Amino acid sequence: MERTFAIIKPDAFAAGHAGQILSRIYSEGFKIVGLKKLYLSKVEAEGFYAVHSARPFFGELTDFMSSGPCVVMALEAENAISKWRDLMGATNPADAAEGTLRKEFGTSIGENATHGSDAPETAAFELGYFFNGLELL
Ligand code: RTP
Ligand code: MG
Repeated sequence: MERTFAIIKPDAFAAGHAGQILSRIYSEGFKIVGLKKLYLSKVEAEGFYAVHSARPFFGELTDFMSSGPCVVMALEAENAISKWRDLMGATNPADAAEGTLRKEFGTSIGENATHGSDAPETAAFELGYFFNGLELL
């Protein structure tokens, strides 16, 4: 079993899509090991996305991620990292396959409904950024 870190981003939460996304998470066979609603500050969003700090979209991305509440989750499944990224679909909803979350709920490359860790090392960092060990028992 593997764990990954996922976010229902502020666009999807504000649009009332959290329930449908959670329902899809269950039906695809993930176990939700941790879950909380947070309203990130700009500084917290910058810390989370520090790997992207040199990218031209960093300011826009961290403004967006601190623009409203989101839901952060620890998901468990076999090959959870790639399984969750497959379910999310391509970063740009315009390129995302039919049936993926970003295709259904994303509206632009920036406001793309969900986040998922891209490797075991980033999953470990991201899970630890938002959850302590006791919260994931
Ligand atoms: P994420 O980290 O959120 O799961 O998304 P990802 O791996 O598919 O994409 P990544 O390259 O890591 O980019 C992180 C987030 O930054 C925003 N973005 N905006 N304006 C742009 O060109 C642009 N490119 C990326 C998106 O919100 C993306 O999910
Ligand atoms: Mg990424």
